[in-house]
Order: sequence, then C-alpha cells, then structure tokens
Amino acid sequence: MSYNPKEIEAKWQQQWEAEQAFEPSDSLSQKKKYILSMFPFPSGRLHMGHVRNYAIGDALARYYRKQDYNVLHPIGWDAFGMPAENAAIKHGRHPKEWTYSNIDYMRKELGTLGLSFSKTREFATCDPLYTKHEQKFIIEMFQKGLLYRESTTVNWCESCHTVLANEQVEEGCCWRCDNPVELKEMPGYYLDIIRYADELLEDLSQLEGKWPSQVITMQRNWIGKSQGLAFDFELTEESKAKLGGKFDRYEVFTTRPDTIYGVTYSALAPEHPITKYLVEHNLLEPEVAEKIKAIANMSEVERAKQDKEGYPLGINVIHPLTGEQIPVWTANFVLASYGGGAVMAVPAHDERDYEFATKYNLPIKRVIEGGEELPYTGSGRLIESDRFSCVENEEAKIAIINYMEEEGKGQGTTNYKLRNWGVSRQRYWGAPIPFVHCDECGLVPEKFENLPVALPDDVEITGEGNPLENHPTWKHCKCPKCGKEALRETDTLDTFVQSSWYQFRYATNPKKWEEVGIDKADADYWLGVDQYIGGIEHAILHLLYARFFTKVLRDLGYHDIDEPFQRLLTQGMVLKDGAKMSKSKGNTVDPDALVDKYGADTARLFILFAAPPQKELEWNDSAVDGAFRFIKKLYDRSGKVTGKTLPEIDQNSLSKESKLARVKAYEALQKSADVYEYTFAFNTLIAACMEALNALDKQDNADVWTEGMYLCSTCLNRSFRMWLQS
Ligand code: ANZ
Ligand code: ZN
Repeated sequence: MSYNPKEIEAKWQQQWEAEQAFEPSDSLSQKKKYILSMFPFPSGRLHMGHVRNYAIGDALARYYRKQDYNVLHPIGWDAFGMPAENAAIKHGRHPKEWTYSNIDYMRKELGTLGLSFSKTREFATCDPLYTKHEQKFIIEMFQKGLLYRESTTVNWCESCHTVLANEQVEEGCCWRCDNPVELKEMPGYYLDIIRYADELLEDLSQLEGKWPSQVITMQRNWIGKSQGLAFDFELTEESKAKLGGKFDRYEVFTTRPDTIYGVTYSALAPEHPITKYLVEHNLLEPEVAEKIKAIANMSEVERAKQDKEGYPLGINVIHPLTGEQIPVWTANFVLASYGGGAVMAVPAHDERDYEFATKYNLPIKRVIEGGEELPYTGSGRLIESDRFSCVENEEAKIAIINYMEEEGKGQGTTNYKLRNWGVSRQRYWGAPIPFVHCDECGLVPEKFENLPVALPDDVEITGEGNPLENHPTWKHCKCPKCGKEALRETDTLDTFVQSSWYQFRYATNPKKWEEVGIDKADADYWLGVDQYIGGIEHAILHLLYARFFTKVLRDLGYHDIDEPFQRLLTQGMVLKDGAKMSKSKGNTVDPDALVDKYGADTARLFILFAAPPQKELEWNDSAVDGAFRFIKKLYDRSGKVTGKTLPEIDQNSLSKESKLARVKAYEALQKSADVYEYTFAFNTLIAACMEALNALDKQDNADVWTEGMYLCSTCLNRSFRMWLQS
C-alpha cells in the first residue's frame, strides 16, 4: 500500500461533499467560532498567497470543529472591479462572463486543495441579490445624512476619461496611459466616515493585543486626530481693498497655539480662494501666477515629493494678539483639504516653517526656551509672549486657547487627517449607485421595491468614458418621486463598499438571503469574526472601511456588533529567490501544479511548516519534498495503529526508547492548543510531530505506536491525514 495522495484526497473530498461536512449548524445556542480568510478577487487562478491565506484559516477551522465548536468558515468572491473591464477591453470578453468563469475555475482549485469551506454560503459580490441589499443600505445612509453628493477636486485623466485614485497617479501622470493628470471639480458621492472618527479611534483600544500593533498604529495615524486652535487672521485694510472687498479674513488651524507669538508669516494653499482670486485677477506677476497654477495642478502626493516652494502674495494680515502685520505667502506644503487650507508659520519651532523661512529669508522669532539650535520643537517655557511668558508650553496651549475663546478670537478645535470616503467610480463593473436625478425633485433614491438597480448586459466597453453614461437607454428612467422623465445616476460604487459588509452576509443563513442582507440574530451570534486572516496591505483601507460599515449598520439597527474582526492575523508574503512571487517577475509557483505533483496535504503542510504565518515565506523546493516525505511516512506508519481507542500503557514495562517516544508525542500535544489558539506557530508544532514520529520509529511497542499516531493526528488536526478521518 503506497501513499497515493490523488486517490486519497479525491475520496475524502467526495465524501465531504456528500456529507456537507463543513456546513455550520443552524442552532444559535452552541459555542461558536467564525474563522474568516479575506475573500479573493476572481482574477483567474489562485496564487500561493491565496493558498497560504486559506491553509491558515483551514487549520484553525478544523481545530475548532474538533473542539465541538459550531464553526463558520466561508468563502466567496470579491467580484466587481477594474480588471474585469480591462479584460473586456483587451480580450473582448464581457466582464460578467469573465468574472463568473474565473470563479468557476478558482472554485475547482479551492476544491482540490481540500479546504473545509462552507459551500452553501458562497456568493459573489456582483450577484444581483448582494447588490440589492447593498443599495438598500446606501439609501438608508443617504436618509441619515451619512451619504451625500458633493462637487470636489479629483484627479482626472482626459484620455482615459475617468477619475483616478491618488494611488493611480504616478509622477503627475496617469498610470495607464501616461497622460498628465488634471485636477478637476466633479460631483461624486461621499460617505461621512469622519462622523465615526472618534469611535473608530477609541475602539482601537479594544483590539490591542488582538490585532498586530503595526495595523493599529497605521489606523491611528490614518485617522490622524489633532487638537488645537482654529482662529481667523484678519486682512489689513489695504489687502482687503486689493482683494476687491471680497475677503475680510481667513481661518488657520494650529496644534501649537503656544507658539502664536512666534508667527512671522502666514501661508495659504495654492488652491485657497484668496490665492485663486489673486491668480485669476492678474494681481500677481505672470510668472508667479504660472508657478502657482503648476503647483495647484499637482496631486497632494506629488507635492509632498517636491522641495518646499512658495511665493509672496503681496497681502498682509494682522496678528490677533500683537496687532503686528504679517506677510502672507502661498506654499506648496499647505494642503487645501486640511484645516482652513492656511497656516500660521512659526519658523523657530517647526521644521517645515524653518526650512521655508531660511530659503526665502523670512524672519525667525524664538518664543520657547530650550535647545541650542533652531528650529526647536521640544517643550519649555514661553518667552516674548506677553502675559503668557514664563508659562510652561503645555499649559500655555490650554491658556491661549481659553484666552482666544474668551476674547471671541478663536476656538479649540479637533481636526482629522481622515477624509470622507469618496465612493463614486465612473465604471461599468460595479454596483450602481441607486439614485435618480430629477429636474423637479433633485436627487431621489430609487424605491426599495425597485432594487436592485441592475447593470445592463448590453454595453460597449472601450476603455473610454463610462459605459453606463454612453448606454443609449439605461440611464433614462422615471423619477421615483414624481414620475416625470429623469436620469439615472451612472456612477457605480467603489468595490471596497462590497468588502465592508461581506462578513455579515456570510453570517446570515442562506435561507434568508432572498429577503434580508443581514439577519440580526445570525449576525449577533456569529460576529465578531473570531479570527480574521489576510494580507497586511489591507491594514488601512479595507480594515478601516469594514470597521466603519459595521458601526453604521449597527446604528441602522441591523445588528449589535461594534467591531467586525475580534482578532486579526496578517500573513507574510510568499517569496521566491528573495522577491515577492508575481507574474511580472516570473517567479511564481503554480498551486495546481504543486497539488498535482504532491497532493494538497503536502502543499498545505509545506506552507504551514516553512515559516510562522506572520513572517515572509521563502519558497524552497527541497522543503516541499521534505513535507511530502513526512506525510508519506505518516501514511506508511498508519498501519501500526491497532485499535480505535487510546491504549492503556504500563509505563514500567517500557524500554527507554518507547518512553522517549511517548515524551515526544505528549510534548507535541501540549504545544498544540497554544499554537492553534494563540501563537499560530504551526511550524513548531509540525516540527514537534516530526520529532515524535522519529522517536516512534526507534521503538517497537505496538501500544506506544497506536498512542503516538493518535496524538500526532490530533496535533495535525487530521487535515494532513485524511485517510484516518473516519
Ligand atoms: C503653527 C505651528 C507651530 C504648527 C509649530 C506646528 C508646529 P497636524 O498634527 O497634522 O494636525 N497645518 C495646519 N493646517 C495645515 C494645512 N492645511 N496644510 C499643511 N499644514 C497645516 O498638524 C497641524 C499643524 O500643521 C498645524 O500646527 C500647522 O502648523 C500645520 F511649532 O501651526 B502648526
Ligand atoms: Zn422627480
């Protein structure tokens, strides 16, 4: 009897299928574990990163099933998005056909990997039923004022005729066609994530010790809460006149009110209304106006890469406390989208302001004691600060805010780096945003009974323009409110919207899917996800959006859950020859070929053995061979198992070798709970099993063999020895 993984695995996979072995029970009173690996985009084939992700989740799911938990371990498809449209452009395939045929192929791949996923809960986010419930949430968010439509500045590529995300702008050009990107005012839909900023920040403390600290820090910084003072600079009379009486004052935000007496200039963003006015009314030197326009055309990301650059605007403001005149500049480091889009500059105590002041010979005034050199950014007592001199600067922050408030000159303010989430995409392959534009009624949500607003199948996808916009009839509709001719919104939702609530969809019993997107009892039972597993690249976007959506849906009454993912494991990348496996580098290993040659057990065992899951995994062919040999040996020795229960063993009658084998087997067993429940260091557990097997081989007591094999099987969770399943 030789080890034939093909035969063994096919047999067990069929049996699991027949028994529906991995479906959770409908009972909501049993103890439960919800184990979730991030769902894949149906790109066409699985890659090793997927295999790693699912091997980890699978091991945990199997472990908890054996501990008598009701286990939810689902899989589905993150199926909307650009690549489907690119396939249409390149290969003339319809995005829907491309997506669903990729799903069919990849589902088979998952099957041959023998992963213990629930079959009944699988879905694709492009399924109309999923869209229907999502559109309902979106309308409810609109009704709560959480979703709004607004015109703002976006990155626009004229040749591709679409909006680009900041990440899709490279050196000021479109990543796809290399055309220079313009900033353009365009209407779009936004979700008010800032309304939840404080809760998103505070609840991070619940995740401390359960999520990687790096991810928590990244989210904290991304939300970027700062407290400080907002106040107005009043323009001098002369400057007001120069600005045609259109402006009296403008707002600045500072986190360092304690340095207010050290202000020597103020700077406006290049797209600040005052800067714009000066440029548009030819009140600046033409060369300067051109330079300012050039900066205004760069994205914020691009600007951050440039040297500090700025120009005097020929206007002045009055210092709110000293009455001094302060010159106003425009500078490339002032962001239009933050605070009031303007700053008070204190070169003595701020690096950026110092660099700028030195470059342009602006005065520098120290107002905090301490440090030898300027800029000095540490703490200390105030000097040259009128009534606040001698006060410690931390105290002075509060005192100055209070004073400004009493005098009616400013107020303590909280600002966030976090921007509201722009969810509009001018794309075909996404969930339509379910609104109608009516001349009479304005922006009107579609009626619930008309959902989903489904995509038309007959579209032409050329890569130019929005196919929904260009479709001859789709956008013409009746106003849901007054019934007159109206126009359907042609923007579709960002695909991150779909991945923000899929964890609730899986939790909802499929029998209820037709009716509800989220069933409350099911959601409250299954959520939060006990263990979430995925790549670190999702540290901010997906993981923040999903936390936000969870809170919003809770407030809409769909469930009582505060945090979607109780514990998070970020798996390391799979490398080969030191580089991340990728098609473009040509260093990929094809999972199908691996399974074909060695079997799924070897593939998964190797992945778990080669490195701790959180660390990078370097591909190693001989280690794959090693994993195969170990499983083969385990299989060969399974013939030594003589009974169906653990034998009683008389310790005294054993040889030294047999005793040692028992020690090794029990050591492995002892490790296993810690590994499955806490450290996930599967590599050490597998190593312990290998040692136990070696020690067993050095003795010949039949009972010790039986016991040892049972213990190894428990440690390896049966996922690697399907033949002992029964
Ligand atoms: C004066 C000052 C003195 C500042 C000093 C810092 C140190 P965070 O922590 O990021 O909130 N700032 C305000 N609005 C800005 C904008 N639109 N674009 C660029 N910079 C802006 O930083 C707030 C600080 O960043 C503010 O405090 C302001 O500079 C600057 F010794 O005011 B500070
Ligand atoms: Zn109407």
